[in-house]
Amino acid sequence: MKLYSYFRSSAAYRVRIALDLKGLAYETVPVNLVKDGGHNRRPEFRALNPQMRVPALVAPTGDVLIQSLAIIEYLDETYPDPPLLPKDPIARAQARALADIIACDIHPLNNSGTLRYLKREMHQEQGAIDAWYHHWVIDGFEAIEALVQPSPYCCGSQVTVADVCLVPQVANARRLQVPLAKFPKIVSIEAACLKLTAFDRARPENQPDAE
Ligand SMILES: N[C@@H](CCC(=O)N[C@@H](CS)C(=O)NCC(=O)O)C(=O)O
Repeated sequence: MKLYSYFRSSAAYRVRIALDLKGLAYETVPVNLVKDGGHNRRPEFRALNPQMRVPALVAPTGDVLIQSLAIIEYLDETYPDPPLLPKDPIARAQARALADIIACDIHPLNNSGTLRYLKREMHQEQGAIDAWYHHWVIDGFEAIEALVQPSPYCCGSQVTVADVCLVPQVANARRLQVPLAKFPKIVSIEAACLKLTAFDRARPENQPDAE
């Protein structure tokens, strides 16, 4: 498999964790989202993913899959061991809800394209953009902190899609200096996950395109 990735992309980081957890070999194809106005805007990448975002995964069938959660579900359905969703329907919905808080409610407000638009088109100062970023992370993390009971992962003793989404979002929050003292449960889940090789290998600093 080929993963179009950018070391700092938290959405790509989710897929890297899932691939590693399942022990799947893949080739990283780095797509620099910053240089020269973003290599994701080049025609060859646009032909691959018309949304011009990472991650994109070339599956063994040759099909190109986009959107991290869709990719992770594909991996889970095709390579079910270890499962990334609990068997019990209620526990499954709870794991998905945590993943959705991150992937649907925090990340879209804070991803690079949104922040760039605030700066260039809405003419916002860096201070206002940082405040926006912090606000939406804290808003989502407060809900997650109330919902989880680290044991040691988000949903018990098995890693789920909730952890796969949480760890990259915490890494982003740290990079943008969001204070995490109010979120001891989240920090404890992050620490437990990062002890696992799959999470460690997927970290931004361990990617071939890390700067
Ligand atoms: N919902 C998408 C989000 C993908 C996304 O927004 N990726 C960002 C990087 S984290 C991106 O490629 N941005 C393009 C840009 O900054 O121009 C997913 O989960 O895959």
